[in-house]
Amino acid sequence: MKIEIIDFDIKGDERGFLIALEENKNIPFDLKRIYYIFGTKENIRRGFHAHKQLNQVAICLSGSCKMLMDDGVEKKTILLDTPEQGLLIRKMIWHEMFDFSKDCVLLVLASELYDENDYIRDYNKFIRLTRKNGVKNNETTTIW
Ligand code: T46
Repeated sequence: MKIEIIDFDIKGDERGFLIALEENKNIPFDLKRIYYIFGTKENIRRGFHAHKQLNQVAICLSGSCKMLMDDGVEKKTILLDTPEQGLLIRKMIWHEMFDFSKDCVLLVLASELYDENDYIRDYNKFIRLTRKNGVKNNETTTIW
């Protein structure tokens, strides 16, 4: 599985830094929704789903967390700990977030409005759907 990290252009001067996010420029889709996750309790894992159509970019604005990405063939874990990069979570990627630091603020930019019907929350169903596209094995890699 190819992990797609977007390096944002940082505007900086003696006052500090600024990053601008623009649809179909550094965010590779039409932007329909923004949400952010914060105050996640210790030892909590979130996510546990894939999306049928939704594409997203996750940016850790403060603190850190980890994102497990699973395309049904292999699993990779990515550390999110900088506002300077975004992680592209394409549709049909099972993802789980964990190891949230107390100060973690995870911003997520989404290509569609909220729709519970777009979620695949059953892992076996997710695997069945990915198997249709041909899946061989399920190995785990850690990146950071
Ligand atoms: C995802 C990962 C990265 C809404 O009402 N509107 C929204 O736009 C969202 C995202 C959620 N909700 C409601 C649905 C639940 O009652 O907020 C509650 C918590 O959502 P959920 O349990 O799905 O949160 P996570 O952290 O497991 O997953 C979220 C996103 O839902 C999901 O799309 O990819 O973050």
